[in-house]
Amino acid sequence: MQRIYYLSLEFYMGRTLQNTMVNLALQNACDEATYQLGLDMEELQEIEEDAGLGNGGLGRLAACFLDSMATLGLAAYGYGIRYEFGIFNQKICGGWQLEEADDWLRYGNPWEKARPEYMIPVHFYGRIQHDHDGVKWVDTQVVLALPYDTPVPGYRNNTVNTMRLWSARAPNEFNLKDFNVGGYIQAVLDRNLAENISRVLYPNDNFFEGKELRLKQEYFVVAATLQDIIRRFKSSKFGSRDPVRTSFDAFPDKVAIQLNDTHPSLTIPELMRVLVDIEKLDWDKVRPCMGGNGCRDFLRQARKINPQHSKSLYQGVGQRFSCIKVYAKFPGDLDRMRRMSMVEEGSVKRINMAHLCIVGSHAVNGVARIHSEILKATVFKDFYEFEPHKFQNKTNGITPRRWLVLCNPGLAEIIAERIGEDYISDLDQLKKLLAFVEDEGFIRDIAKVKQENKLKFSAYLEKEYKVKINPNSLFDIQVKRIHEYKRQLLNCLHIITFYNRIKKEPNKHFVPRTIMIGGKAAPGYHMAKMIIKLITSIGDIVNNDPVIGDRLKVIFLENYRVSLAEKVVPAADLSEQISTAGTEASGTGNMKFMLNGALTIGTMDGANVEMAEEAGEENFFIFGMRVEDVDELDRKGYCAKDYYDHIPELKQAIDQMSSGFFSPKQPDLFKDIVNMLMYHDRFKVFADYEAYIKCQEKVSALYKNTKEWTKKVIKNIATSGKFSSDRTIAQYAREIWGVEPTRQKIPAPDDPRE
Ligand code: Z16
Repeated sequence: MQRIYYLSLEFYMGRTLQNTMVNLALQNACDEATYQLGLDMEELQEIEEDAGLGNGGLGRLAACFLDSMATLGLAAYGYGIRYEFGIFNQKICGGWQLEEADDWLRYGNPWEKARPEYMIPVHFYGRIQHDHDGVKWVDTQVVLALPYDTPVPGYRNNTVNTMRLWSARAPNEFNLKDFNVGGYIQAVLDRNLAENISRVLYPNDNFFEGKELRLKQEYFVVAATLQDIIRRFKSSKFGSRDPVRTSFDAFPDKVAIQLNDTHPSLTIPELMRVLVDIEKLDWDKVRPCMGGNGCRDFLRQARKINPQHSKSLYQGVGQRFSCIKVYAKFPGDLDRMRRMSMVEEGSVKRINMAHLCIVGSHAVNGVARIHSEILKATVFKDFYEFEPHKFQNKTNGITPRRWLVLCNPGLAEIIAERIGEDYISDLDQLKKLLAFVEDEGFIRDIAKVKQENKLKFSAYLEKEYKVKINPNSLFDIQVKRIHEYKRQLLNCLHIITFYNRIKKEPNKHFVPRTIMIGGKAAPGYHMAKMIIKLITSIGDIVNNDPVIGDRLKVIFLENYRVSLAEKVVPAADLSEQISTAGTEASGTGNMKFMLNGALTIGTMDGANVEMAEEAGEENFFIFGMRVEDVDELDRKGYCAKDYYDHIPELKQAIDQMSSGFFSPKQPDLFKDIVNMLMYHDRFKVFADYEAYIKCQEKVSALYKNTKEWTKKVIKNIATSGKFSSDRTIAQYAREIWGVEPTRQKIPAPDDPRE
């Protein structure tokens, strides 16, 4: 049997209770049982902590993939780190973000089982000694990797896979020395040094973290996981023919290792080190069995963590993928050879981890069609020309179990009434709903479910945050990490413009909107934190202006996370996906909204492109520059001031920000933001301002016509099937891992229709 190993520094799982009940078809039985006990299942579910072992899209993708791999019956394992503290909890105080530690294990974690029998030592630092039969790595510091297993049930298919997360433990003999001299207490206290490796998730999304502790985390998960993979391989019938020396001939056919981004890319030199130095294989027997997901360009220092890796890199990858091969294909092109080197030139030898990933993997994929094309045309152009067969696309997806059945049971139910339940594990079947686009009853049901979800979310906001919103207004929602490239500032400019228009013509009719923005800023990302303060400050002015009434409300959704997404996504009318074209690799929030009956306002970026293609552009609010336009503008030179000078409403909004209209007590509070937008905006917010505002006008106009709006909603839901992570995973399985997914279905015990 082929085993799939999905390595990731993040698994953003959220809660597990309801997901377990959905996948095991126990939900009705449990609802009934708790009801008999006088308990409310939903109230119980709210007690569970989110497993927040991720930052955003990358970690949530890993979680969706686990669900799909189990549902497709693959023998797949997720491997990562059991962070003691996940992504921080965000508190908003006086409009600013404060970070609170996420002590998610405080009351225990009932879903995990420690497996001390599979504890593995991981070595750090030390030096290399050469002797007669090879090299020895000596004087190392040892940290034990203690695995915790969490079950990953497939959707009603009698399959349960495992997510194995490593926790760092100091060995008992840690710092062992002559304690008579009085170092005993300090030695015990120092155990923290080793155990800090799995203490906390680095809270940056889409940002390279160059800290030593982060590199140690990466090596820790990689080294422990590879030892586990090799142990399991050896105990299988393929690895154990010779009791003295394992044959690794079958290894590449029995083991597929998928890397989530470049974060676990030390897998490549570490596997080489283990096979050559420990298992004593010849260099030329070590052929890659790795796939690499969504490699992005960044450089990184090769450091002292494992001194043998630099040798692996020079001799192993370097030898088989030597400059000679590049030279043979492109004779005389010395510049190309230099560009493609894994070891960067300069006095400090830096390893280019993206290059390492490509060279050491048999396949590399982008995460949406446009992203894959950009990689081939830009950052990996040389590598694409050298080995075009390696480059693939796997457009991201989301699991319809959590992101429809679990979070939006009302919608799942009315869909099932029309087309049955099989769509839940075969999402393309949603296409059958196209037959109901003109069906008055279905249109009414869709609109009704949306209204119920909006009422429920309004009640939640009122109860938890004491804010009252108008549930009849258009719910316009942007939830994602706060990032300049995601352009929450463009959203802010629309809010201000909308506000100014109401103020200018207070008696005119406006389609009422509730604009909600949520997301965490990386603690060290100053501009992102200022953006949060700007949003809350705009809210303070807008929400308390009597002229505005309930025609416009601005809400910052505090502590956006998986469990909050499950509440807000089903309530959305409009999904904001407005990144500068060419900057969002895929996006996956966009897909959640589409599946849950929101329309999208978005740029031609990431997976938006394919979503619009599926839905039909006439059912999608596309605006702004395409990638080619952005490139063109770069060649011409982007000048924000030109837009400011020529668009009066834009000028007014910016002038209000710089004059303290939104921060009367601190008039120059937003000067950094204004200065950035005017003079060094890498994401060209002003260039898309006009198109965005016009597009928002079209949104409002359509929203007035509930029936036409709802028809477009139905067309979006019906064509969202492509964005199931089941489709994504089936493609990984067939096109990278070389396995055929199988889906066996067992009848749901508590469902009278079965
Ligand atoms: C991350 O969340 C993503 C990319 C990355 O290199 C690092 C992190 Cl932490 C995101 C992308 O920004 C997003 O577009 C994509 O949908 C997601 O990864 C899953 O592929």
